[in-house]
Amino acid sequence: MIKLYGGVFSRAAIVKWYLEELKIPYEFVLVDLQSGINLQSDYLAIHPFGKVPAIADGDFILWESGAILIYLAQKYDRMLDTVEKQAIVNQWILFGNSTLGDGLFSPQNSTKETPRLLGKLDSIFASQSYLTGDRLTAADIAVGAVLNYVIMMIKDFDYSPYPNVSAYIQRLRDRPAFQSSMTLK
Ligand SMILES: N[C@@H](CCC(=O)N[C@@H](CS)C(=O)NCC(=O)O)C(=O)O
Repeated sequence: MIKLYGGVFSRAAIVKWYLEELKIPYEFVLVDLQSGINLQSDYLAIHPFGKVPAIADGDFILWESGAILIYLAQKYDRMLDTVEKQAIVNQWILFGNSTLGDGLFSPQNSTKETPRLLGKLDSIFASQSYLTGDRLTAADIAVGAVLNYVIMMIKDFDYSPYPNVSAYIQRLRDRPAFQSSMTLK
């Protein structure tokens, strides 16, 4: 069974969300980041930088949430049956974990980047429910997680100029796998 190493309120929630969407059985291993156990040798053998998330799929160990999403998509999403389909999903995962996150959260860039990024996403969601069409993929996990973190972390962030993005976030929040993974309980 896959082991998912994560902290409380950490980016491991993103991987948990995707594992639950895929209905893959997994064991959550709590790494207490407050205690510093993540910087001790046992955990450094899993993640050399002492961060979460990481997974162990049998003997195979992988860390960095985007890499884990790509691995799980490649291995378990049967609909991604061509290199090109997988590459488009990878593109969105990297976009979510770099361009989108940097643009929305960066104090220097967010004023310029927010309308540019959310404006385009809003026009995409005017005609489709998910990033690659009518079904959720790992692309939506990465991008949706960032859009959701914005609400949690930037007080008074206003999504109202982007009604299709708001509807998309709500669509993701309505999913049982999101609710059991990404909500603060
Ligand atoms: N880009 C990495 C970020 C990993 C990361 O910074 N994780 C945080 C928790 S969300 C962490 O492990 N912090 C503990 C520390 O830095 O000691 C990913 O997405 O996996």
